[in-house]
Amino acid sequence: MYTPEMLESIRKVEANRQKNLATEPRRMTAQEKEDLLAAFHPDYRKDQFAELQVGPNAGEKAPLELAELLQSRPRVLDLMPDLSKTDFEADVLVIGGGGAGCAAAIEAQNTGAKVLLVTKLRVGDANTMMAEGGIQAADKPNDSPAIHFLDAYGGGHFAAKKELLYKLVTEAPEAISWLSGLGVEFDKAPDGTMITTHGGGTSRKRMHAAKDYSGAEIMRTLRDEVLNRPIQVVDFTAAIELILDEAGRASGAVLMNMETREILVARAKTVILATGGAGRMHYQGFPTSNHYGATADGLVLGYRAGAKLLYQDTLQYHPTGAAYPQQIFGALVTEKVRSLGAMLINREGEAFMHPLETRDVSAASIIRECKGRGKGVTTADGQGVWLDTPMIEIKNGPGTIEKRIPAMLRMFGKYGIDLRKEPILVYPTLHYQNGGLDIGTDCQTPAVPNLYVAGEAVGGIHGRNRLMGNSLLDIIVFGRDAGRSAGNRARETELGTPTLDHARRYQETLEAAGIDTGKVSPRLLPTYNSMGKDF
Ligand code: MEZ
Repeated sequence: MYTPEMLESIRKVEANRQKNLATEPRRMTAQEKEDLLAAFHPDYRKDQFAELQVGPNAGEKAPLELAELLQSRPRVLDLMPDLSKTDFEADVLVIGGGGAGCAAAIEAQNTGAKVLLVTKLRVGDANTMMAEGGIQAADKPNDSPAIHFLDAYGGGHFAAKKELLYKLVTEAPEAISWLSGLGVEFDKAPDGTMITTHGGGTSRKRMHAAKDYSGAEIMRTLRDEVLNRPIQVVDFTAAIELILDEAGRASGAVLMNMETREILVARAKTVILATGGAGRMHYQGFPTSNHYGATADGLVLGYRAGAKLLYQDTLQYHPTGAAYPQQIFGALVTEKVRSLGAMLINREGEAFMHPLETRDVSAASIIRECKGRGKGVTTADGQGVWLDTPMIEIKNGPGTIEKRIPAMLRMFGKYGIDLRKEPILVYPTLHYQNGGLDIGTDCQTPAVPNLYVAGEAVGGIHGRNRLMGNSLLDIIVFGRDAGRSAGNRARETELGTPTLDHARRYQETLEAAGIDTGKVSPRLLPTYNSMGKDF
């Protein structure tokens, strides 16, 4: 399956394997990391960012592609919905059918609220489903939420909103119990205790996993729970604009049926944005590990309604996306592969970094090896470095790969690569938006009353870099809390008069600033057709 050039490099990897196993590279100093990031991390490429001209974050930078989305014409203005007709009415409207949206819907329903969940694809078509390696929680005797906080705060460059991170780590053990109670099958030792591993930047083994399909297992369970409750689910239906009321409170959304393009109006006393990430924006031309619908919709809707973004200029490039074969280019190779002992090796067979540095540092280090030092392995799509997977069974014994990372074994096996016997080729892939909408500890946006946000659409929980397994955690902690807060707030709220004036005003501001991108937003689906035409 590998080309002759790749096989020649693999021979060097094999020849050096015992030496590499015996002398693991040391961790970088803080200064070394800073220098590396500045030189090689995509977030530091000044030419890839634009200054926002309008909206709550005017004057701040955003990735070019996101700036274009945020400053495009509101799609709703060309569709003229009739707000006097109501197609759906609920106490709580949840926009998004991933892990955060489902957790929110469940807890909102627990408050007694009438809940409507709309999702532009199907429930579970979400980045939650694609998460592999696990979910963090400090629930072992040698660990504590305080240690978890320190790991995540440092890993995020001391930029996380402390009160959000505090909530994340202190509510983590309860999140694991809640998921277990709903039926998530976490990996356990014969005595029933949870099996936990390290991730990049963790000082304790606190990654709880369901083999390497942890997200799929969590999503399966949450989806069943939503479908088994009296929660109205409307799928293949996208939110294209928030509806506000005369007091500027979130009060529903204009929806579009993705098949018929019919425009529908949903009214609700409170709204939860749980629209997920933005990998399908392919920032800087990177491939992505994200699901098909990850196009930053929530950021666009919230921003136009007046909610502020936080850290919209920082993205996570997962260090190990598949670089070969082409059919799985950009697909996630879970960090758990490195947790289990595989090391990153260059074309010459040299181990060039400690395998469990944080993700931003690891990604930058791989990019340096390929672009700065010329020690990458060339492919039809670019370059990559080896992840020496046979090391896993040398360290942990035969059968470990099949038992702990069966999805990886299957994914590469389909293309004739047996990762028990040969290394796999990896390169960073766009994985996560560290930034998103700013919220308080009740998950509400300070600027738009009754608008709540949960999951990847939130900014500030992780700072400027997220550790592995803290995203599956945040969708549960903040998803549940958003549901509870929105459900309780709905009880004190009367529906007001619906308006889309904010979208009209936003367009006027764009025109006054002379901005015309020639596009409408939100984008809803990525553009892969040869005409380059948006959905
Ligand atoms: O938190 C994540 O992004 C995650 C668990 C990914 C992975 O490497 O498996």
